[in-house]
Amino acid sequence: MQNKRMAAATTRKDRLSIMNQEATAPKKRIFSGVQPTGNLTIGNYLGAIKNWTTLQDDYECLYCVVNQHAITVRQDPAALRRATYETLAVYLAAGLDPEKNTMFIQSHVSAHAELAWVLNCYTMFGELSRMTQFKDKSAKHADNVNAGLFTYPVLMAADILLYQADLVPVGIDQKQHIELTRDVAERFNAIYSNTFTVPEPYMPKTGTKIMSLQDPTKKMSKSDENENATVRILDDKDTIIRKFKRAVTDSDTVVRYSEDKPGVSNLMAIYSCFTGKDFDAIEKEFEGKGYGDFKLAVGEACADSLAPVRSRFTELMADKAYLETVAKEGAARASYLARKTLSKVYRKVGFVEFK
Ligand code: AQP
Repeated sequence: MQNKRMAAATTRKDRLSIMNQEATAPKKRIFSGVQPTGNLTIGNYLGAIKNWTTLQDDYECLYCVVNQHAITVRQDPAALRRATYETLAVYLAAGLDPEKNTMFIQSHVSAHAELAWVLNCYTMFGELSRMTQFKDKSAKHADNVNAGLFTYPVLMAADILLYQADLVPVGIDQKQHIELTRDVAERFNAIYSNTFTVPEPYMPKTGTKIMSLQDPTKKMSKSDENENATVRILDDKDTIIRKFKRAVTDSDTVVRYSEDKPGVSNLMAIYSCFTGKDFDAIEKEFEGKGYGDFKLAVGEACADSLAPVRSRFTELMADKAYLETVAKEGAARASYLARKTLSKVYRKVGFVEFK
């Protein structure tokens, strides 16, 4: 964008003017988050966190550990507490710099729950009933189809709209929730005049949907009970290689990207994300070789890429005071931004505020 505008500028005066505008233009804002519902998978890493690290220089980024979303499914309190710090530690270990990004824990910024209540009153029952994640999760947790599970997308809309985020980097599974966020923002803006930035989803080219290694028609999920279905960011090398060796493929022997080869295509997508190679190059690399060699290569590429994340994670988890400092400073900055939006919303809907 910047270069295109610069290339189109014909005079020195135009170029100087563009440089001045760009020096003063605020960076676009990004918001995203992960639920601390267990050990994060390479789906969370490739679909979300790895991409976040490439955005930190060009955008103003806020990354949240969304622990309030997590309790829509029953959690063990001690495990939730631990997973909350672990998720923050993964953000840092993956390379997010706390000097450049605001990282915080959702329950530390009360404006999320407050705005969610207001937005609940601007979101239709029918809209929420159509959310596929609600249908999937209510089928999976049939004994606990609580109201929070149903209104989860409204809390997610509040998370995003509070910060006037321009872009939301997510995997494809969250696209429907972003569309709902846009609809709610547009509805509110239409009633009360411009209040919220209407956000766009921001998705990587590959890795938007990493599939289960045991059922490649199903998304890889951190809460999957079959351990062989998921590769965890913190799994050791032997475990990673063993899981890839057991990955479901097909009765064919050719490494080729194709809709009718979901297992192999999923492994190719994973390999591509970790090595940067495109599908043509991968097909050539494994021409005439069997699935055994291919699976081993995928496992090694994955384990080697994640090894530094794992070792940094271990150091960070041993320094709880540092994690708390990052979370506290992040919450202070996030609260400041969130309050500005919330006050505006409260004024617009007619809530009385003291001067
Ligand atoms: N399989 C995936 N492929 C690509 N991206 C994925 N994401 C999750 N799974 C994949 C992306 O990770 C971010 C955080 O997700 P989340 O924790 O908020 O919720 P989720 O999508 O429900 O993730 P899980 O792992 O499936 O969690 P559980 O098992 O607790 O429901 C999002 O950007 C998501 O797109």
